[in-house]
Amino acid sequence: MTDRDQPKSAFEVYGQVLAAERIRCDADSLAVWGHDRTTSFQADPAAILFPETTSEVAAIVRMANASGHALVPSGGRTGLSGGAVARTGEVVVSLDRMNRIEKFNPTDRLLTCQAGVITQVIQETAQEKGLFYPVDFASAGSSHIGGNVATNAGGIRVIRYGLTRQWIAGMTVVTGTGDVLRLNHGLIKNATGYDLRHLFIGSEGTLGIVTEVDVRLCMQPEPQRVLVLAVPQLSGLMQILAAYSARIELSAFEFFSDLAMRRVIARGRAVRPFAGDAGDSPLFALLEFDQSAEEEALDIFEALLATGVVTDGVISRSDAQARALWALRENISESLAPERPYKNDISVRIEDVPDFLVSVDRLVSRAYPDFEVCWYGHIGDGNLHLNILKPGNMAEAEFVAVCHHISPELFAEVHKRSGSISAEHGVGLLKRDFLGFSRSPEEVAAMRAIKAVFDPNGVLNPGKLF
Ligand code: 2HG
Ligand code: ZN
Repeated sequence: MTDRDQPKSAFEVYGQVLAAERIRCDADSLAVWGHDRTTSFQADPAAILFPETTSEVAAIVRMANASGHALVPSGGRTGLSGGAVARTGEVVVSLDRMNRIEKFNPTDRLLTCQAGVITQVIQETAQEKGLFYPVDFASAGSSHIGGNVATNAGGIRVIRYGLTRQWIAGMTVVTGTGDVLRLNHGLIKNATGYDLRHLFIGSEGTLGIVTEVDVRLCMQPEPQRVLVLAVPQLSGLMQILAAYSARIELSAFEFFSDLAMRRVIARGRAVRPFAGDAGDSPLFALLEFDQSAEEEALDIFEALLATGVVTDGVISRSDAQARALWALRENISESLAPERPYKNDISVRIEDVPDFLVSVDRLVSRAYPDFEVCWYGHIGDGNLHLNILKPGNMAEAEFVAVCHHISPELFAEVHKRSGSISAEHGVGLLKRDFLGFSRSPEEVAAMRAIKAVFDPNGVLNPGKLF
């Protein structure tokens, strides 16, 4: 049940805990906070709530249980799978006002903050303390740490530092019953049974609303060098990865197609890194590593050049140059956004990547002969982003239906290799129908049973994930 027919009821219900200005029902607010970055779902929330404390969130959840409202937890709304879309009159719980950094504990290298703190603020705060928060991605300037936890965000440095999961040393979460759980308390060692923290990480707001986190920080790395290589063959990508990772520790190993790069350059978000023939290469690899490994990296480059695995390369010699090279990769998603791409975010084990790329290439050229397909991704950890661009003259619904129709073929390739149909963007609404390609019926049943423990009335993010 929702209060859509009685628009005042959100004020009546939640007005008991929130001042009126922290409850919004105006059309503009509903449009903004009802949505994440997906474009194919119609948002239709009933109200937007802006709590400031864990106890307010707990009260909201208890009231939702009593009044029958469904809640959609909302962070920076940068998600790409519809996990934060409110499309059937749900009440959105925005963590925008829960943006306080509460404590820095230098001995444990822990930053305690509310879940609505922007990821980049955590990175900058770590830097001010002489430390480092290594999880990074293009939307770090708007995403919230709570959203990163809810989706176990990955990004560009996973091969060296792992995913968000690895950096969350403790959390406070409000379950679907309104109980407040304080988990792990920043401990390194804690062998006292189930580590419930890890159930909430990646749960996409279906089990609880994360309100506070203890973020672990680490020592700052050396200054980084970025190397972009022109790669003539798809098969060359993993040869490059093997050559480099055998000899130096990589912080990132990304790739992108020429088509993706051209879109970024056309939108003025980066400049072409190569002159001459190498600029016509169909693929590019981007590597990042400590500056002390530069000589070794250039040696490997010479060897790859001699065998034709790469045809050119450009290396950064300053932070500004490194940022300019990263811009080629980091701005792809935003540059494609106006073309309303259908997104695939898939992964396989690294050893399966070469053969997977060949199969996907074959499938995509056969299945989408009339669509442009942009390849890019975090290939060093087995994660591929395939963005299929909507032809300008095609209606969005038709385009999505065509892509959805073909997705099972792609996901069958993923399934064959026990891969994931959503490597880092979550399942949300977009991939829900395809969950069975990555999770067995027994696993889904176990997930449903866990959902029933933490959210027996199905108040939190209904319709997402499964
Ligand atoms: C990236 O790696 C993000 O740039 C977005 O995960 C990918 O938009 C996408 O498909
Ligand atoms: Zn990504």
